[in-house]
Amino acid sequence: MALRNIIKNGDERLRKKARAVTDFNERLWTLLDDMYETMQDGDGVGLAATQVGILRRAVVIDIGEGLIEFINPVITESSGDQYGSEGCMSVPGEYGMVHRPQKVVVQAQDRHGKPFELTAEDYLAVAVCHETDHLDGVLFIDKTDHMLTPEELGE
Ligand code: GNR
Ligand code: NI
Repeated sequence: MALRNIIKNGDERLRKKARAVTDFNERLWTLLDDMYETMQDGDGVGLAATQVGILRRAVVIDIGEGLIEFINPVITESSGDQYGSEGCMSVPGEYGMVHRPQKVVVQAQDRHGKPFELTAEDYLAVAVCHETDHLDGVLFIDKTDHMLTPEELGE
């Protein structure tokens, strides 16, 4: 396993739409392992392949309930609304308030290509939406209605 470099806001690759994963091979598994290590090293709760410069539709999420890998994720249902602060490892040191669905249903494949469906609520739903946005070149700073000042962060 190895740490990968996280690309930062301003790098045009963050704005590209990632392509579907088609090959569920050793190369994908190494990427996923490296993404998990890189996410943990940075105390993140999720990471999209785009953030390590790989424009493929792969995401890892661990909000403290264990690792979930999503290959080619698609949100098929969303409902409700929640409003909370978000940060991003590609936008270091900046935080903003974002509206997200309270609940999403996501269809994806695992690292072997096996399809699964997951219902995510609350913070897990936020993470799923934040990461699937990355795969479409979207950052939380595009969706925030209110960036947080250092004073607000300290409160
Ligand atoms: O580590 C992260 N924290 C976070 C907090 C609130 C909402 C979303 C996130 S995701 C972020 C890691 C990251 O940049 N993933 O793409
Ligand atoms: Ni992010």
